[in-house]
Amino acid sequence: MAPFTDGAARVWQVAGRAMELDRPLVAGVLNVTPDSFSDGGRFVARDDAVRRAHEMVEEGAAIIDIGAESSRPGSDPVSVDEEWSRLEPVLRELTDLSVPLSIDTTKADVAARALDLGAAIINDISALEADPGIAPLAAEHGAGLVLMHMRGTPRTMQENTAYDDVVRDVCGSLESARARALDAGCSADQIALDPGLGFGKSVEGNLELIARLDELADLGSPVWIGPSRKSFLGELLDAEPSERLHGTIAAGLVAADHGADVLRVHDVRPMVEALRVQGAIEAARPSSMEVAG
Ligand code: HH2
Repeated sequence: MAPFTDGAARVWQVAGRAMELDRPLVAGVLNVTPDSFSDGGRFVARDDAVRRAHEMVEEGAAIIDIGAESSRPGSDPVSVDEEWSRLEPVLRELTDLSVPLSIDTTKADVAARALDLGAAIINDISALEADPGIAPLAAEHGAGLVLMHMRGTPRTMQENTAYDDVVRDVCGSLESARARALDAGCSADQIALDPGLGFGKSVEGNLELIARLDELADLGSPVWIGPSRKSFLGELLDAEPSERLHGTIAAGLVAADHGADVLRVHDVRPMVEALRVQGAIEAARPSSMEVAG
């Protein structure tokens, strides 16, 4: 696998922008859905969504990830027209946003329209299973392409969460999805991989994926991960989605320590601040000071 470097820096190419990955980045979640598991309905009104996007950029988000179809366990898909009618008004107001926009969709038709309005990243939670047309589209636009592991569909994914070795299985599936994207003309430096926390995984499976995230990072692509407010935190902490912030931050920091490049979270400021402290501590280690000095 070709390393995704530009000179000395690790970079991720997203529609003409080289995103440097020398420190973990935060992708702020914006769900313009009525039914997302933790924030459904909060940002359905265009002005609320646009305001929240700008707020997350001010809080330090390096990417805004917009989703118009919930993928919570048991959810049903929505049509292209429904998804687009939720996205379009918001995207039209965000064309001048200073950070890249990512579209959380499994449909090439939706992604194509969003790329035409300036989106730079396609976040495909089905890793090309739902619509293989996503790969040539990403190739044509040079868009960032996030390939996330999910077993089955949101409707069925929690029916079977047993794996012989969850990390090996997830890495193997993501490697084949990446190979399909490369065959369709994507370049290696466009593709990021995501283990899909909560998408067909048990509590233990999610924890093991974070603990062994280095194995996914070793595949050589940037690593996305989305621990935010997920139900494995709820089960560990006996907490509702709105009470899972501290668990999210803990999971995010451990993931960053194990090679995550992009942390997809709803609560941007706390994650950004926690990463800043983690980075400062890391920089104070004698070995990094010698290297720096
Ligand atoms: N998680 C969700 C949605 N999209 N994309 C990536 N790459 N990684 C994730 O872990 C991920 C994702 C689910 O969270 P949320 O968007 O808050 O909920 P919903 O799907 O109900 O809208």
